[in-house]
Parts: sequence; C-alpha cells; structure tokens
Amino acid sequence: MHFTKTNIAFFAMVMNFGIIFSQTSESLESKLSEVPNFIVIFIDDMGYADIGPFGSKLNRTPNLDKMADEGMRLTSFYAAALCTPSRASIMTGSYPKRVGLMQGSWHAVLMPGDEHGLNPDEITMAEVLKQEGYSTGIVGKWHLGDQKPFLPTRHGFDYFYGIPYSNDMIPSNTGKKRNFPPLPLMRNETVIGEVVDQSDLTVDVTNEALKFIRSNADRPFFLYIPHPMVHGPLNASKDFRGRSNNGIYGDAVEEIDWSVGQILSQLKELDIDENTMVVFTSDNGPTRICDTTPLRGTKGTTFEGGLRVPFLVRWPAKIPKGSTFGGITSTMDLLPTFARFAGGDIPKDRIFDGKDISKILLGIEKSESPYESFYYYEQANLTAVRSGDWKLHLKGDEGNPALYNLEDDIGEKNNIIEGHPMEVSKLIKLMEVARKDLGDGLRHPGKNVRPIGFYDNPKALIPSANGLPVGRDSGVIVKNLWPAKHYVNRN
Ligand SMILES: [Ca+2]
Repeated sequence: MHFTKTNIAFFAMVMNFGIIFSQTSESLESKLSEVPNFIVIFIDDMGYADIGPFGSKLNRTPNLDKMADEGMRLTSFYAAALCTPSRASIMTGSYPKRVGLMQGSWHAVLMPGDEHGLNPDEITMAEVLKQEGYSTGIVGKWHLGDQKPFLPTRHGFDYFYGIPYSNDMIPSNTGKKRNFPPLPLMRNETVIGEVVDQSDLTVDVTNEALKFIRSNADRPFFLYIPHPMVHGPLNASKDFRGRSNNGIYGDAVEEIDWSVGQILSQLKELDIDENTMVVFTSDNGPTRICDTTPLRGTKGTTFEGGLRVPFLVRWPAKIPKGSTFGGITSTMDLLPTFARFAGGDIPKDRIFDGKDISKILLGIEKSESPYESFYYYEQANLTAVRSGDWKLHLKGDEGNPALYNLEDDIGEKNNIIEGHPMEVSKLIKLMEVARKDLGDGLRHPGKNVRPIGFYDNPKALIPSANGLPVGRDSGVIVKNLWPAKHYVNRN
C-alpha cells in the first residue's frame, strides 16, 4: 500500500510544527485518495512514426500498442529540437530558453566537462514531487551538466544510475577539435566505470529501473527513465540484434518496446499497476534514418518532425482507455500536471511555461488546448510559432517565411502566407511577446530568462587518455552572453 496524502501531510506537520490542525471532512476525504506513482520513459531521438500506435509498419512494438489501447495518445505533443534543451524543458516545466539551456556553452548541446549545467536554483519535477513525499530516481541519461552542482542528485533525485550525457561522446568519435574522454557510468555522484560495449545499455537501464520500482513499491515514487537509446551509435543486445525488419534501428526500437513490457509486467506483479501513471515519449525528432511520417523535418529543425514526438500515457485507474487528444501539449506540462495529481502545487516565485493538463488526461477536457501559442526555438533562435492550427515558420519555405495550416497540411508542404494576412499578423504579434519575454538569439536574452549554472574551471569526469581537454568546435560561445550563476570548483 502507498502512504496516502494524509499520512504524508500528517508526518510533515508533526515534523515541522509539532501540531495538527483540524481538517474539514471534505479536505480529509480529498486527501485520503491515494496519490499515483509516476514513471516517465523518455526515449532519445525516436521519430513520430517509429512505433505502432503512431503508424509504424516496420518496427514491431506490441507492448506499446497495448499501452496505447489501455491509455491515451497525445498527437500534438512537443518536446524540444535537441537533447539538452528537451531535458531542460521536461525537468523545469519551462522553455529551455527560460533556463539558459537552449544549447551548451559552445556546442548545440552540453559536452563532457561543460561549464554549463542546470542551475541548482531551478526547481525540478523531482524536487516538486520530493516535497510531496515521493521517492525519486533517474535511470539512464541526464545531459543537464556533468559537474557536481548540476548532477541529478543535486536536483531532487534520491538515486541516479546511468550516463551523464550522450552515448556518442566517446573516444572513438574524437575528431579534429574534439577529444572525448571515456563515457562514465555513474551511480549517484560516483563514477563506477566506463561504458565501452553499448550493446547491453537498454537491458542494464531496464534492470536498474525494475530494481528501483521493486524497492519503492510501498511508497509513492517518481522514476524517470531517459534511455540512452535510440540515439546513435545504435546498439541492441544479442537477443534483439538482427531480429527486426528495420536494421539496427528497428532492433533498438524493439528492445525499447521489450523494456516497456518488462516495466508494465513488474507493476502488475507488485499490484501497483492500477495507480501508476506511465508516460512514454521521446526527447526530440529523429535523425534521417528514422520515420517522421507524415511530418516534415528531423532533429534540430523546427519543422514538426523536429519537436513533435510520439506520446503515450497509461494510468488504468484514471485515464480513459484507447483515447486520443490532438491539441497542443508539451514536455513542459508534465511538471505542473504531476504536481496536481500528487496533491501539491508549483512554486509561485517563477514562471512555469507548462500547463496543468490533468483535465485532458482524465478525459474531462476533450478539445481545447491550454496553449494560446507554442514557440519553436532552434537553439537560441525563435524560428516559428503555432496558435491553434496555424503555424508561422520564419525559415519555412526555402529559408523564407511560410504559413502552414497544420490541420489541413500536417506535412508543412503548402505555404499559404499570401492569402492570410490576418493570421500572419496575429502570429507575428505572438512572436513579439516571446521575443520580449524569452528573447531571440544569444545576444538578446528576454527580460524573464533565468541564469544558467556556470562552473568555473570544469573537468571531465574521467580524464581523456592523452590528458587534453575536450576542445571546442564552435564559433558561437554562450559564455558571457547569457546571465549565469557561478559555482566554484573547489577540487
Ligand atoms: Ca535526443
């Protein structure tokens, strides 16, 4: 059995104040309902149509097919265009640009030994749930900074097992100006080894996830599973390698599906299936080898294929089976929504861009998106905005501004900017709002952005073989262009 909300509130009051306030029967009743567990399975670089419930005919995903039948699909769910920004958005419930992690300090994403990371002053989803009495764990890939103040254990997670950044930042990918150190395998804040053979990454992550679920089955828990796969270099264990109809990519996707099946079975065995919300989605669109049909564009772009990702959610006790919602939703919504379901609230001292979509997930709200506008950033640059079915893309038509109606033209093929001056004018005004608020470009942070974490004199977690630093390969360096909070290396 879970602790109920009442147990937690009671415990907190006794601990904090030593007194118990009398409660009305109504509030007591509402607090007596059990709070759910949350599991977020976050795939790396999986395309919109790479799984059965979103149209794949190539990859076999029976567990995800079943999960969709038993839960809800969100078909206009947006992440961000790349790894680091996407993880910033899901953890903080805010646009990546709001927290300064729309890119790394000198590359499109954070690199080993990067100066930048998620500012410890940010309040993450894990911290919000921890406040409500949840056990919190992350098993997989973090990618929000590898220096100590930026690690998951400093951001509300009780437990971390996995890799601090992407699986392609490895010595064999060392290039002209990059000198990648070995890929660290971490438990909490300790490097416990190097990942050399990646074939068992998905199995390893799955086993650690199952272990976390087993040891927390008697209390509310939040488990974040950001799989290193299906980001290149692609790999699969010997049980899956060579088995799919879609090469190594299909093998890796089918192994992920197996992993989801393991987790759902474990929940049933432990009798916590009914009251556990399981989310399955991807951090950004795919590279070119994957399938975004019918969307245009790939990872890194702000066409739909870059940010719109498959999304499934299953919570047998509450979410209508086999349901679908097509309005705009986002990774940013999970923080406020989970807070609501956990009986908590989000802090009032800062802007959260995400919306509470609890009514959508419960099937109460069936048509209206909570977003008047959704902004598409290509790293630091505002390139597109969507409102309702209309999307204005500043670089849409061979680099020129384009207007698309996503209801009629989900593939962003027909630029109809000429015939719709009213819509264009409205979308331009919405873009102006974002320019002031979030900014546009590295040199123009908006008035409401928050400082990134900056670690002076950072070091790679494992030194490279030749002892040289990772190196820099970009002409654009965020350093000194963005507000930052500095942390000092005391080692
Ligand atoms: Ca990614």
